Amino acid sequence: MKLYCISLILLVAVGYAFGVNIALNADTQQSSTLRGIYTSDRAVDGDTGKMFFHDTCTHTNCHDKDPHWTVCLGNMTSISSVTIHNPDYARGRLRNIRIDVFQTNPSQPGAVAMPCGSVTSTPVTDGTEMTFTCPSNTVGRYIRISKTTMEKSQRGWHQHHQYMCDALLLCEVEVTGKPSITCPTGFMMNRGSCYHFSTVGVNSWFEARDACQAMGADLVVINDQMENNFIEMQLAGLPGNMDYFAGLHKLNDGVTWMWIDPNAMMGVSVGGNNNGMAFSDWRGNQGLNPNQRCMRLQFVNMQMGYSWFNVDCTPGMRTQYICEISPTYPMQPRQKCF
Ligand SMILES: [Ca+2]
Ligand SMILES: [Ca+2]
Repeated sequence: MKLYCISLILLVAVGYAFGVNIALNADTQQSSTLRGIYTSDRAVDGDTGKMFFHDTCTHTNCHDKDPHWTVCLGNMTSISSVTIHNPDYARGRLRNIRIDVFQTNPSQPGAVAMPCGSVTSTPVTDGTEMTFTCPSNTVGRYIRISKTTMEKSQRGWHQHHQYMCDALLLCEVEVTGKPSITCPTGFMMNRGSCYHFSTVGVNSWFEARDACQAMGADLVVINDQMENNFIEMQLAGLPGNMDYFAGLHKLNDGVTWMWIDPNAMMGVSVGGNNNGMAFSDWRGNQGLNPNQRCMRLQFVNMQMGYSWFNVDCTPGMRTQYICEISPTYPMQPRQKCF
């Protein structure tokens, strides 16, 4: 179980770092489909084969005056690059192409295009792929690839070696990027996560969690030392030296501490204290009491600031709480695409 979770974290981390294709099997649409065969989903089926007649490529209708293809990534994404795999039989049609990113459905009024890249009238060599790096801060949910100008001599099949059907053909479109979020009202952003520090106390850790979830968040998961430093710095600036619940609790074995985010479980040393490899910030012998199964950040003194304490989940006095929305937790509901 533990190994599985560790490999999952590594996969996610490696994915974002080394460019896993986030468009794979995403929702797609195109302006038209030649003979109903060369469907839009073929460009995100994971098959980058470029043999047009044997592999999995898209093709719009020859009569289409405005050929375009759109992929929806579900949630708001910070997009790094777009790679287009061009068929071997493209006949130079991968030209006069633009790639735009949209935050809303590009087919609906009011959609604003953020340019990511373009191909001029010089065609991309048949059977090759081309990667376009989007400008930094390109954030959106939709990517549209469209032809900017159509070949005028649509009648001249034999003239100038041009194919009469100037359609949009894509064997595969790969996208790299990472989830992006904007913070709701009452939350502050730090390193790509959103935080809310409560202004009212609750009676139990469970009530605190409910309160966070009611805001579309969850109790804070402190993934590393930098995040811990940020939180303790914020708490030091808040009045009253109050105590704050976080999303760390102990399993029924009375020993194992778990973050509420299953992907973060390796972040806590088992059995309390700071003597493990993993990250924790227990004060003294805190974390060891088998009966106190919830963690809260408590003010120690002016010099120490805040530390982690184990407490009863219903501690008998009202406690504040910290909520977080991170790009990976809680899972954001996938928004409707088309
Ligand atoms: Ca394909
Ligand atoms: Ca976190």
